[in-house]
Amino acid sequence: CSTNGAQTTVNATIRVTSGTYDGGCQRFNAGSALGDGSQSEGQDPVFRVENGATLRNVVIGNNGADGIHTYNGAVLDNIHWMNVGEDAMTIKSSGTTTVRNIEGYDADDKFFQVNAASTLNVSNCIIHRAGKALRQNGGTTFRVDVTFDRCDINDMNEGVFRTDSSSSTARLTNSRLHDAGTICIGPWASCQQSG
Ligand code: DGU
Ligand code: CA
Ligand code: CA
Ligand code: CA
Repeated sequence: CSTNGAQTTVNATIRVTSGTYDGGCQRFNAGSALGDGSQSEGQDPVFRVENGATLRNVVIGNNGADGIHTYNGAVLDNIHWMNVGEDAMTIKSSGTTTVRNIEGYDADDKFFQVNAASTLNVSNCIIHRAGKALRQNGGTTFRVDVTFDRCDINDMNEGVFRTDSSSSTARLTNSRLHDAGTICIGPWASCQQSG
């Protein structure tokens, strides 16, 4: 997707409950009803993807509000965040979320936020400028299993993976880091980089 395609303003979260929603590389900008893309919590997402459904070919523009929420697993393919809002993507309920072919810029704090016991597999990702690439919700001790493969992560203020759970695992493979801070923050059961 180029970032200068047709633009559309989203005033109510677009819910993807089955099959595939193909955004056609349009640029989706959150309207003020969803939030302002600041660090205030409680903003609404631009997309909510559920039950293994697929969202693809989407540019999230300025305002990014609360990005994309997933419930019970989802697939995100070819997503570009021009300016991440409060965060880029949140896992809201358990399942396997697969994320591939993504690029995002300027998350003031978190890029991926994980709020439920789940599996997150990310491949072919580029993340420019964030506090952390991934944060398991602060204070939670459920298990999250995360893999990042073929990612380029640059300019993290704090680091790549952060958890407070000693049952969670993270693995980073075949990836490039530049100024990415600490790779593993917190008591991970296992957290490793290879390749
Ligand atoms: O526990 O859940 O920052 O999903 C407090 C809240 C907070 C979340 C999180 C998010 O941690 O709102 O963006
Ligand atoms: Ca948050
Ligand atoms: Ca931002
Ligand atoms: Ca959020």
